[in-house]
Amino acid sequence: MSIAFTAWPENLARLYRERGYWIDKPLIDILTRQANNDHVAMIDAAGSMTYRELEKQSNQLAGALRRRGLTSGDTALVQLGNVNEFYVVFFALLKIGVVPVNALFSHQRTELQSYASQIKPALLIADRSHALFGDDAFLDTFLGQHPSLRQVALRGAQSEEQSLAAWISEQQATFTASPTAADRVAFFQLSGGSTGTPKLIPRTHNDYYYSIRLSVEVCRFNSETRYLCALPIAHNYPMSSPGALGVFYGGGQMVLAADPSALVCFQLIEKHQINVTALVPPAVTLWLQAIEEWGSNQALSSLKLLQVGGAKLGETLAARIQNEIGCQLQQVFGMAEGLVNYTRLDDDEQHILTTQGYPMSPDDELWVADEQGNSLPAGQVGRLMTRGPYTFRGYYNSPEHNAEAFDDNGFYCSGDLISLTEDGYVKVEGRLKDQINRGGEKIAAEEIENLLLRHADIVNAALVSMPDELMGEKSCAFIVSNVELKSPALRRHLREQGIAEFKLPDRFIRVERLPLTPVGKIDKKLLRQTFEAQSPIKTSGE
Ligand code: AMP
Ligand code: DBH
Repeated sequence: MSIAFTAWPENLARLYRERGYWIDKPLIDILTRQANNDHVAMIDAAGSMTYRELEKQSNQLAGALRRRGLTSGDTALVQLGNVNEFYVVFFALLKIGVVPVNALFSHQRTELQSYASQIKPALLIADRSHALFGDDAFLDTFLGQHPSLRQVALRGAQSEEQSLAAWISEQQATFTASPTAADRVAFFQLSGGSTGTPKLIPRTHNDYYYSIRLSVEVCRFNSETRYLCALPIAHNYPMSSPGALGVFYGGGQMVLAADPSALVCFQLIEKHQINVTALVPPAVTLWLQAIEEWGSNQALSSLKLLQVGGAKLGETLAARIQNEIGCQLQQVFGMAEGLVNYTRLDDDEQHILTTQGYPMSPDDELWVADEQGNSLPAGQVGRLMTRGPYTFRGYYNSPEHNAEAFDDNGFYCSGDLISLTEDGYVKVEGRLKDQINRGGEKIAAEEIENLLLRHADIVNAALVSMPDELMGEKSCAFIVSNVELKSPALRRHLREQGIAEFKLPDRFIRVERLPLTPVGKIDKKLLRQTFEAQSPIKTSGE
């Protein structure tokens, strides 16, 4: 049985094949192409791995999983950080047609529960070094709650039986891969989301492979590429834009950093002569600060290209990169749902500094809609509408949400407000979706509001963004309560629900009531004005 998903209409699928976008090859082809390559593919804190080893280890793990009964049509929940095993596991699962969700390492109980409830995984792969899996307490509960789980493998496990390392080293004579069909779901990508439950994005081999090949072309990745992955490894950006998979496609080398801090990254860049990396805007600020403090950018001299995306890069910050970091900037405006825009390496400075680039495929269809759904001319701000050969056609198992997120012609409304320049470049101008973009990390307001409302003393809650110099946006929770609630207690309440730390509100403001719009929705625009006005809404309990 294959995973249900919303397919592209026949006529478009035919077009995408005719134009050579969909090549009907599985994603494991990226690795098969390099199977006999003895160059180093990946380096993490524990060591390096050649392409040949990556091929062998992923075969061994695939065989081990098969012997344990995992088979095509099964799904897997995976949570690994920036370690080489991430790609051993990813390719192994693809090789046997098991469809994974790769949770971020920052995710906690609530997120994992949500993914497991949605995909009903047969397999869990996690890491003992993650707070949730340090002992068996959470694992036992989780297994009890998700009876679909038949197998568990843990990185850093004590017992052989559940040891990921042991499974990866299981020898075998021959292995034949049996991936899912190329026009079927290869894996689920995570949406930043705006709803109560994080949505899953089915990505097919055909569409994802195309987005990787195109990215490689646009960003000119090749065997000389030495890419530092400093962002969370499971995120769409460092996976595919061109990210790790782009590096592997080109036969280059990827170095994994534990985090994007200057302290960690500068050393790695110097040591491994990194020539390209990808950051979110706050990391750029911190790198510039570090260069100022240390009085030198010498460690970065090998760096040729810095990709910045995930959140809007301000023009002032953009303008400092070339001089102070000493490399070229590329803006990347992408989404796990598909569409990726890049400024091009040959673009003039004006475009690179002031736009978020333009779509990478000639058959990405993109237009700007007003509130009535009419197309707006260049220069005017409206909603981004898009469809194309690597943009999904529906969230997994979410008919109601899909009805809202797509128009009748299958155009996806990303919730971003953009304008187009006369020459077709995109400028991100704002957002309609109920989401906070905290320096590239997305927070769905509703998810946090629901968790806050579980508190016995909270009558109503609204999460909104507040401007922040470093992060671009931070989150502020407006709380209606009859008693005074202190921020630490509220944070504790949320932590107890088990959510990623970055989702904890940066600030809590208690109000008597939440303002409503004429139609009776919470007026978040008005709440956001709190941070602009001289005299904010009367607050207490901060
Ligand atoms: P996600 O849903 O987590 O894949 O996040 C995708 C969203 O991140 C987009 O819809 C935008 O809102 C935001 N985003 C990504 N890149 C940029 C960028 N370069 N500038 C502004 N916003 C961005
Ligand atoms: O923010 C994103 O999701 C994103 C940013 C840049 C992305 O998915 C991508 C490039 O592919």
